Amino acid sequence: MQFRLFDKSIYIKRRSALKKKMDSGLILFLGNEESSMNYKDNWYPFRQDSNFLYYFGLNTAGLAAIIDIDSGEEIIFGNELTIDDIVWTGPLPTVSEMASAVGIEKTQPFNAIIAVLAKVIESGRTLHITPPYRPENKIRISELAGISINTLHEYISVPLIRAIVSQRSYKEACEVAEMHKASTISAEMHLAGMRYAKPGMKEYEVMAKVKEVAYAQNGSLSFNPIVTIHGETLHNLYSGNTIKEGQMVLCDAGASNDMNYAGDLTTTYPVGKKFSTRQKEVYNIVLHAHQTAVAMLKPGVLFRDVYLTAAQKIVEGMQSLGVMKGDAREAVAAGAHAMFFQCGLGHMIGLDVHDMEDLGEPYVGYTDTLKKSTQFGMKSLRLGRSLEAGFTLTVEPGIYLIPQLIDAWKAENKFTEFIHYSALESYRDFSGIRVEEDYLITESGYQLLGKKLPMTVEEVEAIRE
Ligand SMILES: [Mn+2]
Repeated sequence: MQFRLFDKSIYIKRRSALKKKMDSGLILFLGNEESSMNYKDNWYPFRQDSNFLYYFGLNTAGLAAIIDIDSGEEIIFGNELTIDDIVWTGPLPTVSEMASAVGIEKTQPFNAIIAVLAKVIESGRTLHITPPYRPENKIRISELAGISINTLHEYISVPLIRAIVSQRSYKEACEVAEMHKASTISAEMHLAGMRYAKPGMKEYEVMAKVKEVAYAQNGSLSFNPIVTIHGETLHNLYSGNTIKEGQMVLCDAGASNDMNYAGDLTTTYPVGKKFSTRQKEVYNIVLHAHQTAVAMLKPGVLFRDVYLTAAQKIVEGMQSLGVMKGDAREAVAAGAHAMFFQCGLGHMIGLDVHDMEDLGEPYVGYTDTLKKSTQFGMKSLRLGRSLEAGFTLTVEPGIYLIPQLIDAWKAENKFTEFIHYSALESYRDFSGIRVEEDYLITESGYQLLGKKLPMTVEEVEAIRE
């Protein structure tokens, strides 16, 4: 194989558990195709669908699979290479060799799936699909199943979504081992950037050093990295600024390892050798919020409450700087902390950097009784539910000084009982700070995934010497 697999028993067990969780019907798992970038044959790097990877492991384009819940039958559909193909690709394992490696004995040519799906629909049996996130896959499913794109949503199966979430949320030992590898590569990416960055460089030079580490370990990027002196802009992908003494670099980057497990870490460090006094003060508030949040991680704790506690620590910290006032708990309940902390505290991570987000946040991060808040700030919290052993997630508090948000709230006199706008003025060009680590929830608490990054001011400055 040109890709690594777990033992076939892992995939057999996962599919058999899935069948037990589902009542009846037929599940379609459509693998991803190569995706064209600027002309047909110039492709984006291939990324297999994560649900397909989870149940079938095969990390190659051009495959689909079905699981018949009623008969138990499992089939992989794919075309064997012709001599014309082999001229370009060289010899590769056959579809039946690949299928057999993941415990499936029956294979058919790709287009045979059309008749299988037609029969399901004609006979009135239920066809279960996951929500397609690539426009081309909506077209493919519609064509393969002979159903209109306008009615495709009727086949998106909530029982299937719930069943998958109930499996993929609990990482198996073999997955935890891969998560450690992905987080360690991610940590090494950050260390390389931290050691390399010097005043006068461009952000993209630091970014190149960060990316190199992932590729040099046969990995890739789990998302487009952020390397910026404007850390206050949450998804700042621009990297053309010169980094200058007195500024800070915020780097949010992670690797996807060779089995597609993701890491996602954030570090913030001075462009020069030392943080300024003011940077150190704010950094320590973020770090304290982070450490407090991490210490709370254990089964049974609502991640929403971990978020609220982190938000409270941020408010208390900003009060100590004279920027906030009043009762910290009330400030958080009102949403005043979102002046500084506009995003969530973390998310599930696994095969996807936002794990299973294709299946829908309400099913992954929330429950029937715990719904997502609509309040500015808290509405960006992707994970709120009660934690359980086997979950893997990120913890990533931050403080972001967004001049436009300061102006907007100030103009509205918003939260004047909690925010000292006059004191806040001197922070408007501060930028932003975030720290992020990846954790496994264990029976008794938590375990850091991968190698520990320098986190305290002293540890970070020691690397910047
Ligand atoms: Mn993250």
